[in-house]
Amino acid sequence: MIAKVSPDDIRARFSGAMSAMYRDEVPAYGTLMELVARVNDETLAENPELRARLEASDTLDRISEERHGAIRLGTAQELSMMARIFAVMGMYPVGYYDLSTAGVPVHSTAFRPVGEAALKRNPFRVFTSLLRLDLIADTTLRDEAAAILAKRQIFTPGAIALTEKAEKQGGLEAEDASRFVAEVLETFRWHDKANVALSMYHRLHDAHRLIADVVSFKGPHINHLTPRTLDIDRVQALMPEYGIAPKAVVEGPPTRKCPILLRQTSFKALEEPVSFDDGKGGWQSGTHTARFGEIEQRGIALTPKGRALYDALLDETRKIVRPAADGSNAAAYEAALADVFKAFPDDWATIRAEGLGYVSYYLTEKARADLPSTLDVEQLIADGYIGFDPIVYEDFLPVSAAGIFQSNLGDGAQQDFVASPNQKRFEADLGAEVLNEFDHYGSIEKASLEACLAAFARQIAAE
Ligand code: OOG
Ligand code: NI
Repeated sequence: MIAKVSPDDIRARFSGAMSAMYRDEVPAYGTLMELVARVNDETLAENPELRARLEASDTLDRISEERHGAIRLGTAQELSMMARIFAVMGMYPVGYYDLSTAGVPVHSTAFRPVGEAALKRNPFRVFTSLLRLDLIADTTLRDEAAAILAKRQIFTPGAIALTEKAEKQGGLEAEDASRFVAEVLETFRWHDKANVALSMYHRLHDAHRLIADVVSFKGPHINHLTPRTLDIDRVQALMPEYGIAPKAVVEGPPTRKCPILLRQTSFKALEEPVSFDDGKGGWQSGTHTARFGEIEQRGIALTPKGRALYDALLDETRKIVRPAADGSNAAAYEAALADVFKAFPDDWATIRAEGLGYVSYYLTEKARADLPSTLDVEQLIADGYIGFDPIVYEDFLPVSAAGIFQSNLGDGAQQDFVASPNQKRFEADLGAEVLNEFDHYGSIEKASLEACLAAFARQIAAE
């Protein structure tokens, strides 16, 4: 039998290929990558403790390679096929995000690697949204949009054939894996020739900009790729110097000593030339605004208790100041956010002790030299036999995602829909259930603690 390439390796290669393609398509993304690399190097140089912690937890190397992307799909068939393709790369749907509450007619999941080893190898994720035509009031337009979507094929025959082959034989051999990466990349490519006439584009656009973005094109072009930074405030401050105009406020929690969850900021989408079908075998020129850049800083994954506190504090802040799309009250928002979030403990020991965040436990140097007299976990931590590192949040935040959507759809895109989460429908369209992110972090934490205790038990038995 010829050896199969591991799904993790296919994902790493795919992530690299996608990054190279997007850098060609959107040069500002390349500039942003340079800026992020510089800030990450500087942050590590100034902060030996952070470097040591990342090195010890074997997560330093993944950071410069780390990114996420986003796509928006049009139909259930597209979503279920996409899920099969991502599975070949070891990426599985985690979490359900309802964006209708925020005025965006989609619901979403994140395809990502699950499990520590896979995340360490390459944590590439894709925030994947499915358009909800059911939220469009104009039923004629809804039917027309559905008919246009039904006709397109966003996957190459090669991508489909190789996915079927991988499913049948339990993976891909080297040559097939290379072809798979190239074929799948085609689905994410930008097309400057639209699927529709300019008049139809305008009708879709008037219903919602996002509908035009999904329905008018041959495929779900990657709309951003997001590198991970170790200091988002510094990158945000340096962006203008690099000729990039950031959105007014950073989404997520405020600046803190102990980062929690996820902070994100983006630069506005580009207005790009597009040719529309003129109905006479020719093209009519127009433009479309969709593709942008984003950066993010990741912090500790919160438990349901920690997440509830985060949600409540964010809500409280937004009642005091609602960030305006034009950035006019950005300073007031940031001040309110910092003030309200004083209620969230900002040291690792308290975050752990109060059960607000997930941590990964490890045996300290002391534990290797000396046998403890107790197996009481809190005592072992207090006595310095067991140490812990925050577990990084690998997922997304619905309010932040809505802010990112809004900023790249244009300031006027805000629209009210009746909140209507429909996870069951989403999972039926996906052909699978989404994984629960909390279960996943909980099991990593539990396994790390059990490994420590088992090591002590072995030592005691050997005495
Ligand atoms: C996805 C926006 C959400 C994030 O990082 O929260 C997102 C989109 O615009 O399609 O990528
Ligand atoms: Ni994003």
